[in-house]
Amino acid sequence: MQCDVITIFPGIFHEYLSLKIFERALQKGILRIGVHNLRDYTTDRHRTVDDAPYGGGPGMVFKPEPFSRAVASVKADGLETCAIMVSPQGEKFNQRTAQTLAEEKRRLLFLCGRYEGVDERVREALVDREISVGDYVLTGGELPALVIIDAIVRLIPGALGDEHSTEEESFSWGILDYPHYTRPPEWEGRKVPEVLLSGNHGEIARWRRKEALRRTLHRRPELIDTASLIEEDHTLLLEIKEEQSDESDRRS
Ligand code: 9D3
Repeated sequence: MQCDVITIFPGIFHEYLSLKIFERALQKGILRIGVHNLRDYTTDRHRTVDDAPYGGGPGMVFKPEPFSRAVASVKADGLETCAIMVSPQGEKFNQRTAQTLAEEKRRLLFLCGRYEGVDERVREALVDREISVGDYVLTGGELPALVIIDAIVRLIPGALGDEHSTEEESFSWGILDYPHYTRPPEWEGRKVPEVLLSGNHGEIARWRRKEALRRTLHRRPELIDTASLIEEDHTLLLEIKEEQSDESDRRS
């Protein structure tokens, strides 16, 4: 997978992408990432990337020409490219989007804005899709671009080590994780659930699935409807609901 980023803060990407997981993917040749400094595509002495908004108002707007030159320079190698603008106005990113992008044959080129935004003509002329990472206001598109790249890279086959089980991940798709424990067996009066020390793998798997469903039901009930559940899950959910009503019986 070839990813490129156009940003005024290339350092943010170099720092994060030097982590082991990315290094490994880069070394294996599964991933190539090009980081391009928008200021390198300016032509004036001050390397100006922004200007005041037409019509007035606060803040600054990214000028179209540096983006246009930067995109042309990236595309000059002739590779088919999907240009993605990260912006609060985009379609909301989720695991499904990550999966689709991970399967994309074209190069992914991320355009990162800042300030009040980017001149609308950049979107019209150069951008194939626009993606937001959620409904909250950040100061720029760098973290969103890294969030998206991070989510994509771990889906590329071979990018992660053996510690990662895609089989387990597809089984638990759409529900929350079960609680995890490690040594010591008792810490500050808190014991690890007995079943995890039992060595009974069937019981352990059942307990984990049930606790994952319990958390999902309590914290993110809307996920239950869209999760890929199996027959046994409905039994477990019934058990959870009965335990709940037993509890409220005891309280009353
Ligand atoms: C004052 C007007 N702002 C809208 C609330 C404009 C604005 C422009 C640019 C607000 C934030 C940003 C910078 N954010 C991004 O570039 C961004 C973003 C985000 O802020 N939230 C979620 N996803 C994304 S993707 C890019």
